[in-house]
Amino acid sequence: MLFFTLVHSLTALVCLGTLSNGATPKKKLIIDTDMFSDVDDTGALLLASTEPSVDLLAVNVNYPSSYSVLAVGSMLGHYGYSDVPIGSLRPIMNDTFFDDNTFENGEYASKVSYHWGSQSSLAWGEADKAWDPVKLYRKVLAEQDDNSVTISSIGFFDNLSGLLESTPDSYSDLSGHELAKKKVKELVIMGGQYPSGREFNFYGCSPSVTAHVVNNWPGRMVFSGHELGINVMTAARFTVEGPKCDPSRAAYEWYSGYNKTRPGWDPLTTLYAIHGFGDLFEFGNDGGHNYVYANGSNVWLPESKEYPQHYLKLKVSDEKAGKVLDQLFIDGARQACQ
Ligand SMILES: *[C@@H]1O[C@H](CO)[C@@H](O)[C@H](O)[C@H]1NC(C)=O
Ligand SMILES: *[C@@H]1O[C@H](CO)[C@@H](O)[C@H](O)[C@H]1NC(C)=O
Ligand SMILES: *[C@@H]1O[C@H](CO)[C@@H](O)[C@H](O)[C@H]1NC(C)=O
Ligand SMILES: CC(=O)N[C@H]1CO[C@H](CO)[C@@H](O)[C@@H]1O
Repeated sequence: MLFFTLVHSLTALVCLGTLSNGATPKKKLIIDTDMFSDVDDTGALLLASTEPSVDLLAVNVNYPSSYSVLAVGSMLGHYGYSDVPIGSLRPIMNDTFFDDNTFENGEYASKVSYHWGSQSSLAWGEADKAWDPVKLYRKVLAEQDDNSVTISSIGFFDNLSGLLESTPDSYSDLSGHELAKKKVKELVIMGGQYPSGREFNFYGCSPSVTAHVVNNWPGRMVFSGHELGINVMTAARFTVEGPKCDPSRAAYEWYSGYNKTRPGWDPLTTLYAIHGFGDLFEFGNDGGHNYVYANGSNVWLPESKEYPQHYLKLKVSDEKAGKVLDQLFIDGARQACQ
């Protein structure tokens, strides 16, 4: 009997070992978001928080509004991730978004912050308690295995630039440049236009900081350009069929309106960061590299660099990609609201 039990538990151990070796490891993901002037950041954070294959390590905010920071905290709390650390660019102001471009889109960050704040790790008025984003990058990267972390950059580049410039500290003996090179498997960037052009995330805030990151990043980069998401219309169905309790659904309705669509730039980018090509994506280039000018315009140059660089292309129609995103939004939101 004892012998039998021993054999039995040994078998169980072996089986467990096989299972955990055979299972797909979770995607270790960091999001760097400007959750402020467009609502698609909420769609990206919804995917990162509800796709079961993600291990969300941290979220950094690259637009320094207290409401951006608190909205991230509220969303993470709602999705059961209140232990995920949040960093923010400083100094943090109390800016709210006003659409002085089309006079159509509504503000959502303060509303999401206020109405979904009950599970947030950051209380109302306490955005200043967010991490310094560069320290947070250094801590989280230092703790991870080599070549294991994916970063989805869906806004501006100040925090990533700060990481590259950072020097050894209590978290790591490595410089920021060395940490990025050693720990980051892939930097996925929503920004620029391909093969060349001009896009807001690159020029809109501090173009020279964009150039610093994109022209010097010591590892693999994949770009999702303006052209990729501009016609991938999402969220009309999400606002109609998504659960009322979901903060991203509410944000889309506040921003664009009920049953109205919005381009899918940030969620598309983050979907690639999570699942890779899946059925939706392929690369649009064979070799070469991205170059960002000091004014934030970018161009794809023919010479390949030390680390591969690619820009994404859709393998399916814009309409199909939009449908896939809406279904993921609805499924993720429903599951979190139960
Ligand atoms: C922002 O508002 C909070 C209260 O919600 C206040 O404590 C803080 O001083 C304000 N920050 C700025 C930069 O005005
Ligand atoms: C949403 O908009 C579509 C097309 O614009 C329309 O066909 C549909 O009836 C609308 N649904 C609702 C619930 O308003
Ligand atoms: C940005 O700089 C590049 C290189 O100097 C130049 O070719 C391009 O015209 C500039 N774009 C704008 C919009 O100023
Ligand atoms: C809070 C913080 O460290 N912010 C940094 C983010 O990165 C920019 C660009 O390097 C720095 O200027 C900021 O100090």
